[in-house]
Amino acid sequence: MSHKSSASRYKVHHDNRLVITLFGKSAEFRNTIGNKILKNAFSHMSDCCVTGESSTVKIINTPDFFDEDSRFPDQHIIDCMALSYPGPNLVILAVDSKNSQDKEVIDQINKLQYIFGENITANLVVLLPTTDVLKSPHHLKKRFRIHLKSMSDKLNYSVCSGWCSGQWSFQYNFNNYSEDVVLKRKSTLDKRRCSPLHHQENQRTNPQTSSSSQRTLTEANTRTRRSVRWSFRGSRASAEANNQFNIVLLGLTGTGKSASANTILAAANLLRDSSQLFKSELSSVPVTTKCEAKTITFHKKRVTVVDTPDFFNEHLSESKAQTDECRKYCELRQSMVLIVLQLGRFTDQEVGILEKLEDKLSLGIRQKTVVLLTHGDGFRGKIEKFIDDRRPLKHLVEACGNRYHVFNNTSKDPRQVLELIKKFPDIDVFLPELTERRSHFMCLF
Ligand SMILES: Nc1nc2c(ncn2[C@@H]2O[C@H](COP(=O)(O)OP(=O)(O)O)[C@@H](O)[C@H]2O)c(=O)[nH]1
Ligand SMILES: [Mg+2]
Repeated sequence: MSHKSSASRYKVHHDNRLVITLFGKSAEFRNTIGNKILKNAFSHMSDCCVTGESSTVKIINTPDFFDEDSRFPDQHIIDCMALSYPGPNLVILAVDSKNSQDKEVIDQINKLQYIFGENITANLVVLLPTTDVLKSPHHLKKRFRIHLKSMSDKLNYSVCSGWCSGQWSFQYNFNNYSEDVVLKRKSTLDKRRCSPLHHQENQRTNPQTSSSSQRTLTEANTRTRRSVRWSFRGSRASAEANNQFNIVLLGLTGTGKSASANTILAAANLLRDSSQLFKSELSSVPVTTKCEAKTITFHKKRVTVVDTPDFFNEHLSESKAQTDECRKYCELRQSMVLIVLQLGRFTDQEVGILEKLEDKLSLGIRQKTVVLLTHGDGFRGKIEKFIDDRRPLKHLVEACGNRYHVFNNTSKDPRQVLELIKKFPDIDVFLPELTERRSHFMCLF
């Protein structure tokens, strides 16, 4: 049974309550934060998920499952997902002064992304006792595009709402824990809430005392094919994922997606083998009608370039299957999306293209998107001014973290590809080999 359609990423209402998940290593600091937002909701140093609720807010205070020695990490994660299903409005990572080394914080954010989905950072606030506990807050902010906030007496419901204003709710991607298992657990917990013995204001979900939760854990382990193995760095799944990097090209017909995909492959010296190329030509009807992927190997890493059809073409056949396939490529943590536009031809259909694509894919992509402007060969003038003068284009570029790049697809100069790939936010982490070889760009891959 699939529940995906009923849980569109952008329609999560939670009965109009603000749902907050609270993570962090120190139970004391988590409780302090929880109690500021919701008066006296948390008193225990609990080693399981505890919720505090009022008519306006629900907080899920999670135990420290970042700890490698955590006894029931899977169960805690499933509980957290069930209690905040289909995803929280706000995610707070409580970083206390004892656990505030930059590396520790980065590891924790990476783990949250790995467990729940990469886009969790869009809803994430890292909350510190004071901002000076971090050595390089700017680096962290730039790397993950998250908010860093310090603890204050004013922390309350409306401050938290303000942090989410204009933000969509996050939705779990259920890659590591199946949605069916999470829903089953949710139903068990919901039933328990209705029982007269249940203390409405403060709900503990203790895996050590709950036989049904043990059952759920067993089910989770048997039914979830890709259950997370807790050695985050060493797991095979993560090693495989770390070896794969996707570049996905999106946009309307005729903007130059296939030609740009070819330019990228040409930089990998594949031009000699024409069977490797995507079909690109001037045509009034779409030439690319299906998602097509070509994979090359670079320093033992698989780099897959994905050419896509125009998802806004009403004649596109099997459009749902196509967007589903495309989403799989975009969902990978190590993936980069290119929204391709033809320079000088920004059409009405392209106004709001980012939002429309996110809607079609039911996936936030802006954090990994670079706007790629083709036909650079015919362009004269200053690109910054060109973008500045065109509101919808400026809006798009800004929404993508001011990442844009100009391609001339009539030239196969690999430098333009290298410059493009360098604009991907975490490229130094994903493809460090590229950084090391920057001076040898003539043979990019
Ligand atoms: N001059 C020039 N033509 C380009 C450029 N990029 C794409 N084209 C041409 O634009 C047409 C449509 O490109 P194509 O890649 O098929 O677009 P798609 O439908 O988005 O895949 C083709 O004739 C390409 O040769 C470019 O940077 N400069
Ligand atoms: Mg094409």
